Amino acid sequence: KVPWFPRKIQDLDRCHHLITKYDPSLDHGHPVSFVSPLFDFFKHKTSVEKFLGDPLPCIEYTARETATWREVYRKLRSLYPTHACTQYLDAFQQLEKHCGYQEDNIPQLQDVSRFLKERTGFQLRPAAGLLSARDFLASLAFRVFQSTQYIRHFSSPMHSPEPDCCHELLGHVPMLADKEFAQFSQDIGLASLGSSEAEIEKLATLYWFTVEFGLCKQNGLIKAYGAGLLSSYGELTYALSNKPEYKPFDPEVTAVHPYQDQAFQPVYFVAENLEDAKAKLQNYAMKIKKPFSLHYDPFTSSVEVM
Ligand code: H2B
Ligand code: FE
Repeated sequence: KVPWFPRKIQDLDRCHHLITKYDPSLDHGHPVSFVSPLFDFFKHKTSVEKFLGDPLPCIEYTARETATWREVYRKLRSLYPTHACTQYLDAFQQLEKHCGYQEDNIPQLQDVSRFLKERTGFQLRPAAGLLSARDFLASLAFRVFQSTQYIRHFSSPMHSPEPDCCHELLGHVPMLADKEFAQFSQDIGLASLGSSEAEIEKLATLYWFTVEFGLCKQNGLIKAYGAGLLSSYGELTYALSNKPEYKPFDPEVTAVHPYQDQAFQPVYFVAENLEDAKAKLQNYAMKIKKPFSLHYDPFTSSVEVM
């Protein structure tokens, strides 16, 4: 009765189930990348197996795609010094120095993956789109982040209803270069392995309010560490205004809090700091009932099931 779960990193070849949240043929308000040839290339594959274990594909983005990136990059970059947490700022500086993060260049996943691997052992894998929460979380258990590689549609540079490379590269990647945050992400992943649907739902909600929309205290101020915020000019400004409500991060409460995926969040959860969030999450994970215990072996990138 325990759902199948990956035991070794190679098993992630089976964790690429896509979900369709925004069907482009139904939702004409959101043209995302749905006209990009790259998007078609990924989306219409039933499997990305061919890529797994291979070097990440190097993409030649078109001038129009790079122009979209430039607009997003410029606007967001101007907000980071005042809105992003220090961990983000440190990594972002490194990425600009070593990884081709610039206005006029969409960084290649291969370069970014190599960078992350050196910092925290995280690596990227190409994903064809929005994955099921179970598959997505499972990959985090092995320090693998499944990343889209196509870019949002040029007609709405400031918004994308689904993850695209602006969201991954500007939202997620810098935080994954932080040790504490990397451990936090892996811990959510490990907690998800073999968990029931109900537990997965709660872990996905925790992920939502932390990895995607998390805020933390820093030197008496509130800063953003969530990728959904750090990749959205509108919501980043709003989240740190006096409009939304703040609640202290508490996994028991956060995991069952309703969330909003069609508009800005009415509520954000504020962590004392990333270390504290990590400790609280570990404590939460320990209480999930499973008929076995798990130990991650970093030497073999596999989990021992006891
Ligand atoms: N899939 C992809 N490709 N990127 C994500 O950031 C992502 C996902 N997030 N699937 C997951 C779902 C998240 O919203 C939680 C775990 O459900
Ligand atoms: Fe995301």
